[in-house]
Amino acid sequence: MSAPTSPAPTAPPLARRRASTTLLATGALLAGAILPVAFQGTAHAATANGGDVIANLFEWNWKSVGQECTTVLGPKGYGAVQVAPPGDSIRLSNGTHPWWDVYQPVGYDLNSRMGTEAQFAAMVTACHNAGVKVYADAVINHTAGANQTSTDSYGGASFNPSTYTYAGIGYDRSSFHDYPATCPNAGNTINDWNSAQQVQECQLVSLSDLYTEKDDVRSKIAGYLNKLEGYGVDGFRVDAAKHIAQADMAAILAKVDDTRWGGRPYVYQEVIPGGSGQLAPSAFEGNGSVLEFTYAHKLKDQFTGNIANLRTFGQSWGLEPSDKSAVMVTNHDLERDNSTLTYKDGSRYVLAHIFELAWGYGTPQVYSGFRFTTNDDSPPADAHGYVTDTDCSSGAWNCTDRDQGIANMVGWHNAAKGQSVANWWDNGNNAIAFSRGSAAWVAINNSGSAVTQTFSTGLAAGTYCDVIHGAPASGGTCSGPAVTVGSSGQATVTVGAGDSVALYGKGTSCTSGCPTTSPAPSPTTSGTVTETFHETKTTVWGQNVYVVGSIPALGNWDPNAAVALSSASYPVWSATVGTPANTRFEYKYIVKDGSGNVTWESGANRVHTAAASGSETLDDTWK
Ligand code: ARE
Repeated sequence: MSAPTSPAPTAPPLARRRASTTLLATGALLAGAILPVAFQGTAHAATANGGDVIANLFEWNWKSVGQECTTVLGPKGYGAVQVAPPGDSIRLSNGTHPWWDVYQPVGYDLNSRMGTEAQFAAMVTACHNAGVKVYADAVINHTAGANQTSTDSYGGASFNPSTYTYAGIGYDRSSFHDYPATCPNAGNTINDWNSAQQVQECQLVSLSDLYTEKDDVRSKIAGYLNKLEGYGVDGFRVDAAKHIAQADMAAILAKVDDTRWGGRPYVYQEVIPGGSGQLAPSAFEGNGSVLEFTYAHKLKDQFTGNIANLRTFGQSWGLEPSDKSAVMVTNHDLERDNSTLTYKDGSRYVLAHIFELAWGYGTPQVYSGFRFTTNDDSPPADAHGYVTDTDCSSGAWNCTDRDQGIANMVGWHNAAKGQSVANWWDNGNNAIAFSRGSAAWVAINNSGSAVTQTFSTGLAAGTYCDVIHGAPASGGTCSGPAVTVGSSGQATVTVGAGDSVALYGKGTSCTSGCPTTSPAPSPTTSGTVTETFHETKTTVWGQNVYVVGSIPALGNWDPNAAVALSSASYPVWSATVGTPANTRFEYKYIVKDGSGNVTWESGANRVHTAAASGSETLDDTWK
């Protein structure tokens, strides 16, 4: 089932009303009504995969982002991808293409260093079809530097930064803050970083500061964000949010539509700590979440000190509340100022991401940027500065999101959702282990020598794949090492130096016909479909047939939580289950005998995608 579509237009109209969810769901359009942008373009998958982990693919071009969604992010359970600023930006006249020119917007059309508007649209569609949300880096505090002279851009916008003229958007000198009317300092510099007026009405590093108190400016910014949402964008990293007054941001957001996939966009604001009162990160939480810089800094402190300290890592460390925090190991600024761990830190960098995904605090990001020798280096690009395709094997990019352990920890993170940290263990010397309830367990060794220990894992007895070094494979085996958890939850494990071990899912003593996937992330969708399972199976006295699968309604692959089928029409066994609409799930049938022994049917998982509504019948025969 795909979203309703209409013929693709040349460009989404900027004027639009907030699209109601009902309208989106039914596609019922009133004659003469403005066509909501949400209906335009190509069909998107009907629902997000429900995960929350954000892959921050810093300055990857649109083509590469789309491919990553399809081949890595979706399959691994990433909930979202953060993409570079999508608008047109300045191209410097000196022929250099520093990464930061995209933080100098000059037009709100979407032809940029990362690709054309059509490629942007195709990228969002590809990500949505993989179940992955798209969050755009929204540079809305300012336009290009007033200290710039170039009138060239990547997308062809017409502008002149030195006269504050942006013809394509409709900004002129009156659209910007200026000395002395708003900024008290000649030259529009921020001299006092504790003055909200200066931080918000003067110029951050000479960047022309938009007069966001004006309704016209607010509408133009909101029009840009709505244009992005029209292509399916689901949220925004708000660049330099500290420099936009909260009331102005609230007024802009009030003009921003619900997203195509429903609900408000996820807004996470870049507010670097340092200011107090109105400039503190907490003062921005009325408008959304904040990027957690303290988290990243403290994580580096511990990974270069002793990670045993992380036992209490949380709000008591000065972090913003978990539900307001977009947490990270690093980002594009921090990896350049060396205040956090970076790819240059090797195993510590990987382990910090693994800890971040395991700990469950905030909305986690995994950062994938490009390698650099000097801070201004361009991402890999052609002679004109257009970013070339990401090649993870070239050595030019850091595809952290693909690291086997990190990528598999996304599934671990999703499976642990809602479970508290338990079974903490540390050796006081840079090795830690903990579980998330009974759902998942991890051990992280940040020391220089291997650690062998019998751990309390909190997990049910069974055999588990270590997802850092492999994954469940067909036939119930692991492509890497397996760990046996005993009946009391104990497991004896060796964790290599600078390495980790992670287990999750339902350990099983299953030896044949075992399901071949880890539990899928919980779907988030509205509505249910009535699914009737018909399974033809002859049995002997004492045996009963059950269905078990990848969604909560089918027991999340736990044979103990499988749905019992009725034998009223033997040999056809049947059960009716409410499953989430528009949601793909996998399932198998099992037989239990009177002693509780489980026999799995053979072969691959069965796969079904529930319809948008109504009832369906699945006629199956035991394999
Ligand atoms: C470039 C040139 C400048 C030139 C300017 C305009 O480097 O010399 O004057 O262009 O022509 C990025 C780069 C900048 C670049 C800019 C535009 O980092 O070097 O300027 O793009 O191309 C403060 C802000 C915070 C901001 C940082 C950089 O509060 O929002 O400064 N971070 C975001 C992005 C950056 C980006 C921008 C904003 C601009 O993440 O990548 O800049 O869009 C204390 C304070 C912080 C302060 C921090 C650093 O910690 O508490 O508030 O951060 O110091 O000054």
